Amino acid sequence: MILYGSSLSPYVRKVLAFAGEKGIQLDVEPTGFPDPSAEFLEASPFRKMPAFRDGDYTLADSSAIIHYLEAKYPQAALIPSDPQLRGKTIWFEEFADTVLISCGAKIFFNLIVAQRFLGRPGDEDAAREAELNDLPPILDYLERTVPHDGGYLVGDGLTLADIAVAGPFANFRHTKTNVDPQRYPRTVAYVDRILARPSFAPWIEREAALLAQPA
Ligand SMILES: N[C@@H](CCC(=O)N[C@@H](CS)C(=O)NCC(=O)O)C(=O)O
Repeated sequence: MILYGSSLSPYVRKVLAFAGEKGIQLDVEPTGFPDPSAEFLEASPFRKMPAFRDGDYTLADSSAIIHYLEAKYPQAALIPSDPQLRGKTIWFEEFADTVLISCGAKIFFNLIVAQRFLGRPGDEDAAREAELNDLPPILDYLERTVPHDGGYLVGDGLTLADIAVAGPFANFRHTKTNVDPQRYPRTVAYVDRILARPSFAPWIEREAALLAQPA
């Protein structure tokens, strides 16, 4: 199975960590940016990453890909079947995909993507504005929500909720965005614990090594 995209995208990283936790092998292929490959375009009509191929079957959108993988490889389940736990899991994924990543993207795009991948300056004021105004209410919410006892967001074990919520914090690391451990000790400890898992850590190390190279 092929996943098109780069793990620098939090949506791509979410699928890679999800697959890693389930022991599913995905071959990662670039999209072909700036001239997308025909294979990628077939899978992703609106040119967004990630896209996915399993033989003749293609799919785009991280959530669609994750639901396909969960249905095809039900063990170990990362989306609970209990109605209340499932609802919460999808809430956390949706929160991460919309509220959290919208904020992170303003920072990551303007501090890294624009200059490095598009060859034009980013809007540093917009990034600073997001860090100062958008991020604190998100972190305040997480600080009163994340488990502080070594547990997980939903139920007794790791779920898609943890993968979705912790993953975008790798982008905050890459941009050196301030997530103050004095003000947000539970969030920082929780995120560090999830991102240290073998399903995440090697991807984040590779991303950091890539960004450390001259453009
Ligand atoms: N809802 C989609 C969002 C995918 C998305 O927006 N990906 C970004 C990268 S983080 C992208 O491909 N942007 C390029 C573009 O918009 O042309 C998902 O979950 O996969």
